[in-house]
Amino acid sequence: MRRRIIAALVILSFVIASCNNQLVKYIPANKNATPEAKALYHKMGTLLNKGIMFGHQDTYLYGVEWKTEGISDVKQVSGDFPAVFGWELGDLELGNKASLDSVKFDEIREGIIWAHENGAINTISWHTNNPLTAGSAWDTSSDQVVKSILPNGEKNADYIDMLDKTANFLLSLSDKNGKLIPLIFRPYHEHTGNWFWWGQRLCSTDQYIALWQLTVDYFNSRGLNNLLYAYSAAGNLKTANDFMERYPGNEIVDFVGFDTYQHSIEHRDGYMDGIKNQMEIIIPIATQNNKIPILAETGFNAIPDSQWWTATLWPAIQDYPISYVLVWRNAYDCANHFYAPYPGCISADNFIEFKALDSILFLNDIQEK
Ligand code: BMA
Repeated sequence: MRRRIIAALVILSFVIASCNNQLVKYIPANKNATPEAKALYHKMGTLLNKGIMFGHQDTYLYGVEWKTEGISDVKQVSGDFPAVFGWELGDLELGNKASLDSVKFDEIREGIIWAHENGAINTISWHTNNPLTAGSAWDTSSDQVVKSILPNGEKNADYIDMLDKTANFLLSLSDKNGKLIPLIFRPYHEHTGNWFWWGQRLCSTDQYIALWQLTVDYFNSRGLNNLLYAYSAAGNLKTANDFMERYPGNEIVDFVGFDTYQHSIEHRDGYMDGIKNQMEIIIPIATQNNKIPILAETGFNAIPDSQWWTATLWPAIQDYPISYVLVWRNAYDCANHFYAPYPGCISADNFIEFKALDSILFLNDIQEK
């Protein structure tokens, strides 16, 4: 009898340990993360077993030749919304009413709330203006920008003010019960390239990491414990060290990923190999550090390949356990700047085939019903 009880206790402790393992595996880096942020992270970790979520930047407020609320080219073509909704906050830090893409922040707020209430996952990118030169995020004329905004730098107070404006908006994103909506926040992206003021040659490793720390500390001090943080490099990684060199730390980062684009029909093999090579770098890093891997941005501008979704994107990503793949925006205001299909475009039918793949998840596949 005694032996049986001991055996039962051993089994029970195994069960508890393995349940705990399941639970502890996907825990946000922020120890003070809100229950909603914890739930979202855990849900995304669990969904890794189900498939790859499809995401689209700015899907909800505009698309090719339209700008109204709530349509989405993806929904029009496929009948469903993406699982992941991308949003852009550039120019918010200037106190502007609309983003650098001329989308009103009030509408972005409504869109984020709508997406959350309907079970979608929100991720935010931030093409932060250059705080030293007053140029755009792409102004790389000075390599003193990051230095100037760190503590004791001449622009530190100005940058805190920019963070403050951004924090105020983020604090206004709450659900109908007044709870802050959990979000994936993805600042200072593609930093292994040199086209943003926070890029590789524009600041030192320590300065880049300090920039993250400053941002996260400030947002934490404002109570933004609803944010999960994504660290996404440019798709130019050769080694794990290229990725880890500027890694802000396991106590900050929740998602690891990269951004990469196909540039021409001829570039197809290079694009696919590039994805595979980067995946071979970031997937082990994600596993070792208990982080969730993502393909944070990708696409082929204007998709001039009718089979692109199932013949290029899908085979490039299908072997990798990433949480989501997000394609960039469908501009309403510049011709031929779109990355998701719209009704009548040449890859629309193929996109429907892509959506039908068992391992590709749209909103309907992740909604809790
Ligand atoms: C870029 C382009 C720009 C846009 C920016 C921020 O990649 O799409 O037109 O302003 O993203 O959304």
